Amino acid sequence: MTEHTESRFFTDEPRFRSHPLDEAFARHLEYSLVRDKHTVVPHDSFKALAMAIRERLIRDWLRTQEEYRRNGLKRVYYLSMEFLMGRLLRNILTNLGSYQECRVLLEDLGFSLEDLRELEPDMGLGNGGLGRLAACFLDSMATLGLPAFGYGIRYEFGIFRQTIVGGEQREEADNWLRAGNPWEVVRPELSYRVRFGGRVVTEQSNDGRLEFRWIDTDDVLAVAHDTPVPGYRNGVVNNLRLWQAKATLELDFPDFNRGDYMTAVESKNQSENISKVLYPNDVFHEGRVLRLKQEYFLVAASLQDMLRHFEEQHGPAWDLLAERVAVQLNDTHPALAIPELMRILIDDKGLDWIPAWEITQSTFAYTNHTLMPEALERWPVSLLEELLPRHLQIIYEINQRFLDQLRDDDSADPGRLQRVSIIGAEPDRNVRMANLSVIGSHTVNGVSALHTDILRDTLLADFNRIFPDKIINITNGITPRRWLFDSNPLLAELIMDRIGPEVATDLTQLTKLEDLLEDESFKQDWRNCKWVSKVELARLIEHEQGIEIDPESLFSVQIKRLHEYKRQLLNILHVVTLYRRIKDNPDADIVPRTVLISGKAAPGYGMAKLILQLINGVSRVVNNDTDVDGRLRLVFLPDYSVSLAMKIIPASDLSEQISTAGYEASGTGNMKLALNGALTIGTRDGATVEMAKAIGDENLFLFGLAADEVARLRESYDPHAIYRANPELRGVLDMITGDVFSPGRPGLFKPIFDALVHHGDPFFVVADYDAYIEAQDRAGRCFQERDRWTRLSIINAARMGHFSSDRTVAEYASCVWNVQPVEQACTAPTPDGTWDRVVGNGHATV
Ligand code: 26Q
Repeated sequence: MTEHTESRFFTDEPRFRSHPLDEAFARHLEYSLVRDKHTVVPHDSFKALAMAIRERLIRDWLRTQEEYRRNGLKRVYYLSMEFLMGRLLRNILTNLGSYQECRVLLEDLGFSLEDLRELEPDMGLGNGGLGRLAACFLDSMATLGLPAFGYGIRYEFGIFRQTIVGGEQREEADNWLRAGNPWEVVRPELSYRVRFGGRVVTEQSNDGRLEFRWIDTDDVLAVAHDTPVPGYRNGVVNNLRLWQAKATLELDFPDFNRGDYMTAVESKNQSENISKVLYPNDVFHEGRVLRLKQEYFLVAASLQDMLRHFEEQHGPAWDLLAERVAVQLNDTHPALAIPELMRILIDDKGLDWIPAWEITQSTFAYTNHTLMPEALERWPVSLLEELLPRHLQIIYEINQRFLDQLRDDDSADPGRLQRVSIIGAEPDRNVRMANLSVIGSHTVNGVSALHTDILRDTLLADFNRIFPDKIINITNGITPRRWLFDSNPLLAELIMDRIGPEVATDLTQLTKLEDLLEDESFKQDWRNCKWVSKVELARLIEHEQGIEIDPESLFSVQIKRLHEYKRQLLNILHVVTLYRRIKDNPDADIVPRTVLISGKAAPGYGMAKLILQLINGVSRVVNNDTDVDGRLRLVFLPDYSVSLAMKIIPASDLSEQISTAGYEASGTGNMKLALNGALTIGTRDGATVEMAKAIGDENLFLFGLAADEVARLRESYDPHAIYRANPELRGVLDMITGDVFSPGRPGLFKPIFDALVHHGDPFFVVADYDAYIEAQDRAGRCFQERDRWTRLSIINAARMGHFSSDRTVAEYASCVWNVQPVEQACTAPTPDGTWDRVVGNGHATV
């Protein structure tokens, strides 16, 4: 048979024009999905549209990948256990530049694009910030034209769906693939074997070398599923490759030989559980075997895939690997990639330890996303021994050699070896994945300036002395395509109209908006955009929850995972404070407010769930009290997701970024809200510090203890004394323990009170209460000065240019990965709607 690459069939010229979208849509509805007017269901129309749009991407997708192969540019592989993509339809249309065209064509066919969009399930393959960051990076990497590849797991069930029953959180499985996934392409030919368990045998080879063979393993296959990631109008289509676990073909031998065919088949089914479900914990490491299997599954499949490509290009020239390939570890979750690459280089490719280690260290870089001790991954040695015996040996040797090097100069600090060791002792012998990641990477980055400083000074202080230049800062960013153009098209259009379309790929252009601060009609338009979004959100809330909210009121918004350190509780204390003020003085002249809170609690996190119950308890009482008379509303929006965020953010006036200083590594919601014209009320934490610097401290509402003050106060902190001394706070807390918000369930919220007053208030809620209330009062007064608020809103958005993930990714590309983009010159779209691209290096025109 002819080699495909030689075949006359595959030419660079289009053999046929892609069909117009409407035609393709009709064709897919009838011929791909086999529907007629009797059998069609609404979801089919979404699917048919997605298939029609995917068709448009395919040539650019193939050409981009071919171009990457041909030009041999260095590649970036982004390894992440989470990609929180949300819906793809609108983002893809935005990036293709086909949104309006598509809307009109569908309208002619009697369909509404807005309605079809709502039928797409979110791709909720992540918990929160870390997963969404990976998704923003994919968009930016494609937009910058970087030869970048996302690798993750195709969870059958993404983050759970949250419902609220009687004020409490219930979790339901997120069966997002139920109706199929029109975007992805399954690649059964790209299946790799991933091994678990077994044992290691050691043999001496003829040349005296020790050889290790990992045998008698239980295997599972990883099957590639690819999702296209188009850049913004540049003809680039990158790839997100997600692995699904599939049983190997052979049956379990002992069972099979015993004639127990059914048991043999059943045990094969078990192995497919690896890609079943996303672990719903963030900030909490629970040492489950299945999670460890997932992590190794991602690592083993992805490395085989990368190395297969490398070998195709370069053969066994392993010393070139780090020159051709950069691998980014999204937190420690894929850190087993370090011993896995060592294992492959040494056991399979025959390299010696020293060159293998040099190659490995120069290939990986690690991003740290948290300092919280309970989030740090530690896996029991006994578990690794059983599941990945060869990797444990390699980890021991990495550790041994590292510690041996240090021993020469450890005189100064005898505890240091213990602290930097990859092997810890508490509670049992365990592998510290952060230490492994730091030692096995050439660069470690924090995700905001403050977070990086704290990393260097505390968690990684020893490492910072050992490797003085290894830890760098790269502050997070967000993609303006999704978080402005897709989520807030009205505002995006106003902005583009006034400062030009270049802002889509150069967010720093936003500063030009500051020239318009005296332009009354612009300010009116700006206010109008906010108004329209608020009316839309009010309608949604009325429709979903039957709660009426006033679009004239100040919408304050706290949207993020529920966690004690994020202090949703502080927000609630403010709401109760306002409520008491109204009750004490029914005619009080207070600024009408709507407090919106949304977010999920990890299913096993009792205190977060109790706080969620409190939010709903307060909401029920406040919203139904006629004395309040519409001046205060508290709404908890269930089932927070990327898609819900895209509806809430454009409607927000005030962004609540109120974590205990020193705890939020960066935050990215802070950036999304400010970009959409919300003012920030916040602590000096994470990237909010840098936002304040860019915006000007006087243009947002900063309050509370700074990180160093928190650290210092910890020594002498006495929340009970503050409780006794502060009558307003006392009134609020007594109301909560007095069961005003838990009628019929006496004592329900007592644990919250106890945590604050009797158990040391670990997140300094009580300490920051006064400052927070004062800042809220300032914000409320400011909101009443309409023109001042509008100007601040514009200034806040205008100064968000630095927080584009395009900037973030460009920093990774030059400071960490050392990769260049494909050269690209955008021209107008071709008649079939794709984009011509001229690729540099002198030889390619794509
Ligand atoms: C670890 C082990 C076992 C199971 C789950 C986990 C796990 C999963 C997810 C641990 C942590 C996470 C997620 C962390 C996260 O989202 N961190 C956030 O990352 C953002 C992007 O850098 C920052 O902006 C946030 O400040 C940070 O909280």
